[in-house]
Amino acid sequence: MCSIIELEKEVDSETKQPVLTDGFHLFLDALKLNGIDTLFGLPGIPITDLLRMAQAEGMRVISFRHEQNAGNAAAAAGFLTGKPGVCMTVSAPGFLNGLTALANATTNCFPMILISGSSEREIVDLQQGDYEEMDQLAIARPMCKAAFRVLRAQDIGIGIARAIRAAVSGRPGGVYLDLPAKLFSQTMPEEEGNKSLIKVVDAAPSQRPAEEAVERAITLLKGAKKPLILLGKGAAYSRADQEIRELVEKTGIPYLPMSMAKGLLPDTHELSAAATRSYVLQEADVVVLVGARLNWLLSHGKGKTWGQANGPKKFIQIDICPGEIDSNVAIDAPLIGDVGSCVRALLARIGNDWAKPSQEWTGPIAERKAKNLGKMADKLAERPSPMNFHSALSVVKDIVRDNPEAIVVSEGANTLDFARSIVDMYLPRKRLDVGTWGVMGIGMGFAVAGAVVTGHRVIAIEGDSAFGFSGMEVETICRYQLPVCVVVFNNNGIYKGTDKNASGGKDTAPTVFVKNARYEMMMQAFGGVGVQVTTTGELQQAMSEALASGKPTLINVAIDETVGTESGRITNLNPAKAVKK
Ligand code: OXK
Ligand code: ADP
Ligand code: MG
Repeated sequence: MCSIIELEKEVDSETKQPVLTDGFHLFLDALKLNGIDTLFGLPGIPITDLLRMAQAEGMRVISFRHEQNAGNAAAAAGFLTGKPGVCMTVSAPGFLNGLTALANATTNCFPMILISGSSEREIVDLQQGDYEEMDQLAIARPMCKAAFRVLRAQDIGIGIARAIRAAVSGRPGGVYLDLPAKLFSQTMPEEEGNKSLIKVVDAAPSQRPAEEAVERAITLLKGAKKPLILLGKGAAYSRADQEIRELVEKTGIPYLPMSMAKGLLPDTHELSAAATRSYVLQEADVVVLVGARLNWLLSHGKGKTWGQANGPKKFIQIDICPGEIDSNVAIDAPLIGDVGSCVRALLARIGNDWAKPSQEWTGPIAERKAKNLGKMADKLAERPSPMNFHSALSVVKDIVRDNPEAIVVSEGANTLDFARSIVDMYLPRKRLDVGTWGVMGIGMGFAVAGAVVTGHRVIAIEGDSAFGFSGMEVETICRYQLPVCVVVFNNNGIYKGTDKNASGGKDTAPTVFVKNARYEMMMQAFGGVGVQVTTTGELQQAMSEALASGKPTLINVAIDETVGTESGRITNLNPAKAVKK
């Protein structure tokens, strides 16, 4: 077990030869030198000893039940800390399990490094059938921002430096690092080894926009009659919270937060137009995109969502990645740089005499917003039995308001969509969700990372289907005694629980689960608190207790199985909708 640690000591004391180091230690030292103090992963050949040693050397090692969840944790840690989150897996199958998380991190622009042990190169490359044989580097390369393999101990320092820099510089993303098993036991003189390590200087350098680009953007913005600011998760990632707030407040321009930008300004801010989203997207004439892409979540910047009938919009786009510009529609004023630098450059040109948008624009927004908020408040006040999404989420909304520091994780279809509009966020980078891919399965990995890297309470708002993808990690949550409160919205199935088998056969419909499943018992099985609730009062009490105690808790919320829309608010993306009656 500790053989390698002992072996090194033996070499040191018994042979009296120059002190040697090995691949294991060089690797850990390289990470530590760069401030990486936590590893997410799952032990097995060839990384078991490595994880033991990491722990022995004072690193935090969070060991999961499935690599995808460890990978998701690393990705979320990257977003939350701005340092690459590191996930370690075994070869072939473990690597593949982690790969989905790496690809998702890259899609979301989260900095993460997936490090997998791999089998003997000589055998893999001749396809001679090694244990867990796979050409991992080739498979990873198209799934991430960069991929490297280290074959020699003296290159470990360079390999880690390249991985860190690739993950966090420019547009952040996922990096794959392939470490063949033989690398770990390679030795070299310690002194030489130490010299080979690199402390990365200025890994994510600030990137300032060009003067003329700022000028172009300001001119366009000054001419706007109905300007709108759209904040994306790139804005949240950039940690330019104060500057962004100033931009909104100094210009008086209404803003829309994308889901993970919620809380950059409190959702209760008077300039938030979230409650009248369709109206502002259709009516705005100049839109400032701040770290947000015009992808499917924004209907690619065109069509009905964008009020095509009102004529073309003008866009100012702040992004660190020049290639993003014009990816869907023409961008009139690209502003390339990091969000902080770009917004500061704009602010330098926005004096106190800046003409705020007229009543003609802000009046109807305020009116519609008040109307929608009023309607929502009425719905949230209803107390149907069984509970529906609105009544249960009204409880979560109040709990989050009272615990604004808590990290909120959210996934599902209806659960995700309702939670996004109902649960207000008050602080930046507190909300983690399914992101750019709309992927299910991020729940427990993100929740673990949230608790581990921030030390704050975590509230995971989970559809019953979504929870199932990573549910086994409740054991991980209990093992590390993390202050995670998982709230499962249990409506007996995907979307809802009432679908019928169209053939009349005895199998349940593909979207339907075991009725009234006792998810809370999963948490009880590992020593955590599990509660089943059927009323808002019980939910309120269970959540309050979980937040107060910080004990791992799973609350199984019985939701009316007849409520829930197919695919939530993205029903239109279902191809069958075109042929269904
Ligand atoms: C918003 N709204 C509100 C409020 N907030 N009304 C009252 N009060 C409050 N607080 C209004 C808002 O103005 C919109 O109404 C409506 O609620 C919906 O708002 P929102 O923000 O949710 O907007 P919309 O249109 O749903 O946004 C589009 C979207 C979003 C694509 C950005 O749906 C999204 O992020 N979707 C991700 C979905 C996803 O990934 N799902 C994975 C599921 S997998 P109007 O009247 O102004 O429009 C799955 O289901 O199947 O595989 C599957
Ligand atoms: P959302 O889904 O919230 O709209 P996206 O993930 O689509 O957000 O967009 C994030 C954008 O932010 C990406 O285009 C990315 O290049 C950009 N980005 C990430 N970090 C920064 C940063 N520090 N400065 C500027 N842009 C950034
Ligand atoms: Mg469900």
